[in-house]
Amino acid sequence: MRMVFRWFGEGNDQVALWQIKQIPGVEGIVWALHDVPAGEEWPMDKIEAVKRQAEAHGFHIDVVESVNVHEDIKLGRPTRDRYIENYKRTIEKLGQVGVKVICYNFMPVFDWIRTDLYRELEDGSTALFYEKSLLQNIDPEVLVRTIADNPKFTIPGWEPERLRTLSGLFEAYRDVTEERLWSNLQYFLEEIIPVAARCGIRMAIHPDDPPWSVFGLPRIMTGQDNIRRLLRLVDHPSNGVTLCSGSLGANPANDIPAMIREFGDRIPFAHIRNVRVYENGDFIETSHRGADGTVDIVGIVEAYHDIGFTGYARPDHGRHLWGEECRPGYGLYDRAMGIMYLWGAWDAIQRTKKGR
Ligand code: DNO
Repeated sequence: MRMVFRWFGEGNDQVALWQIKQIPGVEGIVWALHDVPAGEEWPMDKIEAVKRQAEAHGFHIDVVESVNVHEDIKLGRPTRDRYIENYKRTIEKLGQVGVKVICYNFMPVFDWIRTDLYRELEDGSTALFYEKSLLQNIDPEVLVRTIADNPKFTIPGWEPERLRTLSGLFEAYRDVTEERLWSNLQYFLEEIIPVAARCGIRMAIHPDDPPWSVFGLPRIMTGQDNIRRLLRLVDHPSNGVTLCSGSLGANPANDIPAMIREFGDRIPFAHIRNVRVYENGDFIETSHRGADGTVDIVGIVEAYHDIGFTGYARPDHGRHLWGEECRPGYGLYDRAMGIMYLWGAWDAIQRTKKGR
């Protein structure tokens, strides 16, 4: 297990590289050019600037999260080919600077969705929260109005100016069924996987978060069966998955250790975090400790250990602690503690096995 830590870049992250350096066992940063819009080719000078910053602190830049996929690719519009070409050029450039894994997702319109970014937990810390009933059966038109009228309603990563395009996108997705989305994903993968393979890069799709359809939009990366289907679309080691225990764990029916054992070396990148799922389907992100949520974190680490996992892993969202001001879910403290919990589990498992 090779530990990495997400960093949003100079001037874009309140956590500094020197701070990350003091977390035990972190060898690289997980990065992206967050200012380059989806669909555009990443400029080499900006890529090299991140590499220099990381290397100055002894970190590698092996893992990119994410190179975002333009909506036209997901929609299967004729213009997709232009964006796929740009995507290929970006893969090639990333290959040139030594990147090994590219995380991406194929969620229509939205990335991860929560209804409250600062829900208070019993101990006074705050965390990302999802209230299922608030979003269920929402009519897209109502949604557009809700966003405009309700300043507390959050859609992470959604800039206000993109709101204006929202109605049009809902309209465009009206006849994109799950099967159409699958075939658009296949088209994309058949184009990019050979390029990634040639560049020594492994593509790692991120599961949908939450792992069910929201606002009537299709979502297809939600559990074991469809991850299996994804891996078969293009059956090559460069077509892999970012196994995110928090995203998948929001559905208690998902058996994540079983997925780890089944998908094995098709998991180049692991996101390990906990959520507490309530009976009504709401969920909140908790500390990484197994007992604090409903995800069996030690069972997950054990499964990775059992398969001899040599891929990259990162703690995922954390709670906001001790008054820190940070990007929602991306404070320093809880993620640092998460790492120590993961190492603690890993080291204990290692020792127990040796003693056997
Ligand atoms: C949230 C993340 C996601 C993830 C993308 C991957 O913090 O887990 O935004 O980076 O979905 O493409």
